[in-house]
Amino acid sequence: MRKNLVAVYGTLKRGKTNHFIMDLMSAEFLDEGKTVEKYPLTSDGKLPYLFDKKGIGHRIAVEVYRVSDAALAVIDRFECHPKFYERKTAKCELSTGKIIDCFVYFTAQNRNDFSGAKLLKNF
Ligand code: PCA
Repeated sequence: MRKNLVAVYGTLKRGKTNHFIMDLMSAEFLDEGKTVEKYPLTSDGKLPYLFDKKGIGHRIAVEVYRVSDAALAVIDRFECHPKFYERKTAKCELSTGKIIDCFVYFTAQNRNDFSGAKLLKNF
């Protein structure tokens, strides 16, 4: 059953390098949206890094998918949760205005430096 809501902001989005994982795992696209809170999002050109520091930066553009438990487990491994990206919960606002809790892969706490970096709205 696809019962987990995942909001992706980086390489898992449509048209990005790792979106094939979402297709492979039969993720069901639900809607586009943005995080309710502002978060700092940076990029090294290849990968995005979203820091779990509410109130800094911008509301982040996301795509929300419904995925099965098996798909979530595969995406966790793929994103190296919890070592590299750590899956947490964040409130997201859908295009309809509806606010839902989604899983989001934040950068792990030990990669905690965004000072001086350009803060992005989307990747
Ligand atoms: N993949 C996940 C987290 C960062 C990344 O590149 C995503 O797209 O949300």
